[in-house]
Amino acid sequence: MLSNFPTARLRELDAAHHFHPFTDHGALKLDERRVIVRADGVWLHDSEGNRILDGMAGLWCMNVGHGRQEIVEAVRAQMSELSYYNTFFKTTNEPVIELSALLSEITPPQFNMFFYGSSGSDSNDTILRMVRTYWDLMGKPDKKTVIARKNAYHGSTIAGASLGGMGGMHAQSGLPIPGIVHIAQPYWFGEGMDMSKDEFGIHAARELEREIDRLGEGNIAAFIAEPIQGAGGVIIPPDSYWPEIRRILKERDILFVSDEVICGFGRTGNWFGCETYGTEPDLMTMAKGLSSGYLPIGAVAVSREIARVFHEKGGEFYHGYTYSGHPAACAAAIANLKIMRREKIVERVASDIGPYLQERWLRLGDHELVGEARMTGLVGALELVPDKKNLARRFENIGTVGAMARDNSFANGLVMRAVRDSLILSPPLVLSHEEADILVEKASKTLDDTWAMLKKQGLVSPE
Ligand code: PXG
Repeated sequence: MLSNFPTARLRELDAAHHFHPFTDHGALKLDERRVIVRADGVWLHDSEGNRILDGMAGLWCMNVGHGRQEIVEAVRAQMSELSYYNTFFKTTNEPVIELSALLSEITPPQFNMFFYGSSGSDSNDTILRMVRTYWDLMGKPDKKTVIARKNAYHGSTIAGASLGGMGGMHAQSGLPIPGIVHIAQPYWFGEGMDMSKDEFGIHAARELEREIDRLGEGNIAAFIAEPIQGAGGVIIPPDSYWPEIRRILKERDILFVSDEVICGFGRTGNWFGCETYGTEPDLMTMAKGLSSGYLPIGAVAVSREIARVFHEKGGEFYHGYTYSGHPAACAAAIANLKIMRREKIVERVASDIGPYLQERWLRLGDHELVGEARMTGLVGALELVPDKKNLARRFENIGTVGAMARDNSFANGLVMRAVRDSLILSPPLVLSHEEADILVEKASKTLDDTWAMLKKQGLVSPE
C-alpha cells in the first residue's frame, strides 16, 4: 500500500504514471497535485492534513455525502454473495430487479423500464442508438438527426461529446459525428443582455422550432437537453424557456431526452429537473446521484411508449455493456436511494437547506466582483465581472480570473469549480445550516481575496 508514502513521493508517482482526465498535462505542476485521502459528510481530507469543504459533491455526484457506511456495507454484502454476472443471455440478478422497481416508483409516471450502463456518457450513447432504432421500428427511418444545444455537456465518449456542445471538445477530435446539430443555449447573462430575461428565454426556445423547420420534422429523431446546464456553467434558464420548449415539443412528433445526470436525484429540489420545469421527457439520462458516486452506474429511463414499441415490433436491440446491471453497482444505488427516501433529502433541498443556502448565496451578488449570483435547489454560480457599475461583463483573457478565484477558494478550504470566469457550486445535498454558513463565509473571503489580487494587478475598475 502507498498510504505510508510521503506526499512528495505520491506526487512524483502520479506525475510519472497517471494520465489525468480533462487536464493540461504540461501545465500541471508537481506541487499542485492534491492527494485526497479520506472524506466524511461534506468534508474532504488531503494527504497534508487539510480539511476542505466539498462544494462540488465530488464531481456533482455525492448527493448523500461522503462516508456512508450503509452503502459500503450493502456493496460488501452483495459482492460476497454475487460480485458479478451478466444480464445478456436471458439472465438477471436481484439487485438489478430491485433497483428497476425502485426507479419506477421514483421517476415520473411515464417511465417504468430502465437500461443500465456505467456512466452518463455511455447512457447517452445508448440513447442515441435507442432513439434512432425507435424511429426505424416506427417505420420512419429518416428520423435520425438529434438536436442538442451549444455549451451543453453530455459526456466524453464520441456520442456524448458530439451531443454536447463544447467547441473545444469538438475541435480536438473531429466532432460532432454526422446527424447531430446544436442550437442556442438559454444563457441570458452571457448572451441575452439586450433583451429582458423572459424575452430572451422565448427567443432561445424558438431556435428549436426554427431548427426543426429548417431540417424538416421528418428528419428529426430527438431533442436532448439538461434542465440546467451544469458543466456549461450552471445556466439556469429564464422562466419563459421551458414552457415555450414544452409548447414546441407538444406540437412536433420528436422525442425529448432530459439529461438528468446532474439535475437528477434531488439537485433542483425535486427528484428530477424535468419535474422542476414541468417537461415530460420520453427518455432520461441518469448517473452521478443515482449511486451518489459510490460505484459507477448510469441508466436510461425509457418511457412506456418507447418500451412498448421495442417490445411489440420485436427484433434484437444490438446494444449492451459487460457491466449493464452490475450487481454491486446496483446495490450501491439501492442503498443510496433508500437513504435519500428515508432522510427525505429531496424534500430538504426544496424546503429547508435549498432556500437557506440560496438566500445567503444570492447575497454574494452584492459583491463588487459579482455580476450575477444564481442558484436553484443546491446548484449555483457566481459570474465574476471586471466592472459591475459600467456593466462590463467580460475579462480580457476569459478563464484567467475564474481559475484564480477557484485556486483562492481551494486555499480557503472550499472546493468550487471555475467555468470561464464564473464560480460554480454544487454541494452534497446533506449540507447542514452550519456548514452552509461556513461555505458562504469561505466563498465571500474568496471573492475579497480575488478582488484584492485583481486590484493589485489593475485588472478591475475600482470605484
Ligand atoms: N450528462 C451530463 C449532464 C453531465 O454533467 C455526463 C452526461 C457524463 O457523465 P459521465 O459519468 O460519463 O462523466 C455529465 C458529466 C465538470 C464535469 O467538470 C462534469 C461532468 C463530468 C466531468 C466533469 O463539470 N458531467
